[in-house]
Amino acid sequence: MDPSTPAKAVKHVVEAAAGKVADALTPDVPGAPGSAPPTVEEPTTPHDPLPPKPEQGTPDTRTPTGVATGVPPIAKGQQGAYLTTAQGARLRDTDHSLKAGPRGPVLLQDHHLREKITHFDHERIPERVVHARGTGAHGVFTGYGSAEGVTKAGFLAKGKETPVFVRFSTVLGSRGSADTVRDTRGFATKFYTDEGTFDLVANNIPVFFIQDAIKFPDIIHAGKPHPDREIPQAQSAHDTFWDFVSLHTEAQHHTMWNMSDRAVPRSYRMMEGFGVHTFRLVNAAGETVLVKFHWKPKLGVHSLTWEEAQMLGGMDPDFHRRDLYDAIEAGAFPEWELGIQVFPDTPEETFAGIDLLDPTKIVPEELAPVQPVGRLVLNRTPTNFFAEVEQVAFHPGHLPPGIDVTNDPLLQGRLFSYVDTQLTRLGGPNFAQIPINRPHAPVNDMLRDGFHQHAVHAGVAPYRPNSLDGGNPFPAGVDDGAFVDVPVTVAEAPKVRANPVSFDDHFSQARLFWLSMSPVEKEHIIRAYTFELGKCYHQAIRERQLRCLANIDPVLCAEVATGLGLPAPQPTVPLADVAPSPALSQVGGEWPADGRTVGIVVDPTSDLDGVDQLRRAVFGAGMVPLLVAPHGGTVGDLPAQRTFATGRSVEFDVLLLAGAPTPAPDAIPARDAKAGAADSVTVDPRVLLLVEECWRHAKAIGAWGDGVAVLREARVSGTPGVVTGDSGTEVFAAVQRLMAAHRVWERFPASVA
Ligand code: HDE
Repeated sequence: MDPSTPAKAVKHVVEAAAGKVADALTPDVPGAPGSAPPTVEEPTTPHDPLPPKPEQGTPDTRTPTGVATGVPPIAKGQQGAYLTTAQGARLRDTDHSLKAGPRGPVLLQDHHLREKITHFDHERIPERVVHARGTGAHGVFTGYGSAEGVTKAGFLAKGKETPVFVRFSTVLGSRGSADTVRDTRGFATKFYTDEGTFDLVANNIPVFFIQDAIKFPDIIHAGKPHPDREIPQAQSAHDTFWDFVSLHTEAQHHTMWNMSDRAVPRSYRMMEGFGVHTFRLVNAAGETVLVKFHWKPKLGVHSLTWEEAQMLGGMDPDFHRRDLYDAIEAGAFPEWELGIQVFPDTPEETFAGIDLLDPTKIVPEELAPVQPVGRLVLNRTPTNFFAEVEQVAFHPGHLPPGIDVTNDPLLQGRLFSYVDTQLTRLGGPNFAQIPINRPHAPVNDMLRDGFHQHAVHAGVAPYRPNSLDGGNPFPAGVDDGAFVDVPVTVAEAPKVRANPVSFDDHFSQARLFWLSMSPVEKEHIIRAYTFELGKCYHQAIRERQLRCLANIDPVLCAEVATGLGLPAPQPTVPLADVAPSPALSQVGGEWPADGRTVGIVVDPTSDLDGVDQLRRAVFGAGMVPLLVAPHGGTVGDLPAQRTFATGRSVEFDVLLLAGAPTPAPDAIPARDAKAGAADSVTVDPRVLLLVEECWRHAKAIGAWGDGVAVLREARVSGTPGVVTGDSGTEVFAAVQRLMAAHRVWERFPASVA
């Protein structure tokens, strides 16, 4: 707004902002930054705030002590018509400091300058010590009632709906690091239940590197960048990581998962989640069982190829964040089922010979099936990333009545760590009062004061016993819905720093995982170990890790040794005789393709009516079509979302060719590095590069009309997963059938059985 002409009247609702108004060039394609398209000229008329984007949600409006306020969420509270100070005084100018004359020094009395700069100076808070890079979304959890026999937790009751906030994350990288690095993913869910908040702070890998929390600083120091040069960022392909895991062999099982496709997910929407530890459930009669929690994604478990992951690190470091938010915006709401594996609560705390307190072990689903107990749907993106995703604070000790912990020594340490870390990260003990962390159950604690206290506590007696507040608050009995610690008997034992003997088996389940993989998954694991160890500087560390692999499987060890140019050592322990668990493999099933992206190459000579029909068919199938054209703007009447210069294969799940574009004017190596990738005078070389990369990454490719010529030029005609037909819609139907398997696996020749 021009400060010399403050507007006289506030114009009410901006007509364009009444609903979701799509930009003429990108109709229906998710990713528009605002709820209304911008004008080319800077707006000069004050008006009421624009509505939030339709897919955005906010934390529930509660008091700091959890009471519903009934106030509608003010989605954009800071978007009113007139600029103000932090105290609400209207400002006339925020673009110039107050100076002694236009060329004079700035005056100390400029309170607006000082307020603005001081606040800016303190905008950052410490990033999370682990899981710093993350993404979150709001949703709803609906109980099936199937767990009522084993737990009294009310949010699992049949049909009960509970609001949730989920944060996905990588572990090692800093807050600004790339999404697609090879790493474990966090999958933390905050259930705002009527009986108190329940946090299921899970990962996408069901085991952990260490058996005792006291080793957590060690594994994280080893995985984080080297302390001297602070490299490499967000990855395990370096000496300190492999130094630690090869010496601390209980890490071998988790490391094997990290070398598998699980560590490079295609999408957060396509990941399983695991509570890792065994928990104890208690029902209304006081009976207990032991359980492991699982999240099962509706879309199946799918991964990127390692080359895609690396390319995306440069092309689109926000790939997973964008994928989650675009899917929600497009209405392809991500879904999971929560399931439990149930074990009898025996004094030994073992099942089928597996120690349930050892977090480096799974219980194969074939031995204890995962029983669904509810459904999670993510349906709202955050309104403000910092307020919600950055400030959300999870804690495995946030438990409602009906769910309790076990003596797993890793879990026990976590119960200390998660509150402690927030004191530094969120600046004091009152982090539970930050809007995203406010419980939806009324809070009557006796915790008082401290930094950033938001509650205005009534009463004079925050202590017990008291008579001055009439004795309030009183302890609740079981019938009043109290959380009662399960009175587990602790066996008489000496005080020691030691593990149970059963924790000494470090290789059998790494072998179980390896033997459960399909050939192509084994091939990927071999390549991952070879890549990561190949990045280590010291040969001694590679040799030591090969000794570990020898104790897991001789084929794996020999293949990796070959790649490293080292001899394969002999095992030092007998190879475990384990039965594979087919449930661990990601290959072989069929799943929905909701929210996938379909790249469609077009040029002005394409059958544009047919392309328009195809776009509608893609939208109709719950996917996102992205037209890739020789230049920006439109092709005919159709909007181009990508050009040959801006588009890259890694953002598409499948590629469709509606034409054979000849080289565009900018297809010269001096202007576009991609143009040098293929040598063709008839087809734009960047289109050939798209085909080549999609083929190499085992993605389905389809062509019709002139597009068929591109397949010939790229020499992929007639190969598996490459389909042609008479029209775009016919080809898309065939491609959809291929997409159900995620990739055209036949294109990956595996060297191992
Ligand atoms: Fe965490 N972990 N962790 N962790 N963890 C944190 O808490 C810790 C472990 C997990 O999106 C921190 O608020 C210890 C296992 C997730 O905000 C910290 C140990 C599992 C997230 C912490 C573990 C997890 C965290 C850092 C060893 C899977 C991200 C910031 C005993 C079951 C939560 C924070 C979010 C975050 C400690 C091991 C999952 C420091 C001491 C095992 C998903 O408190």
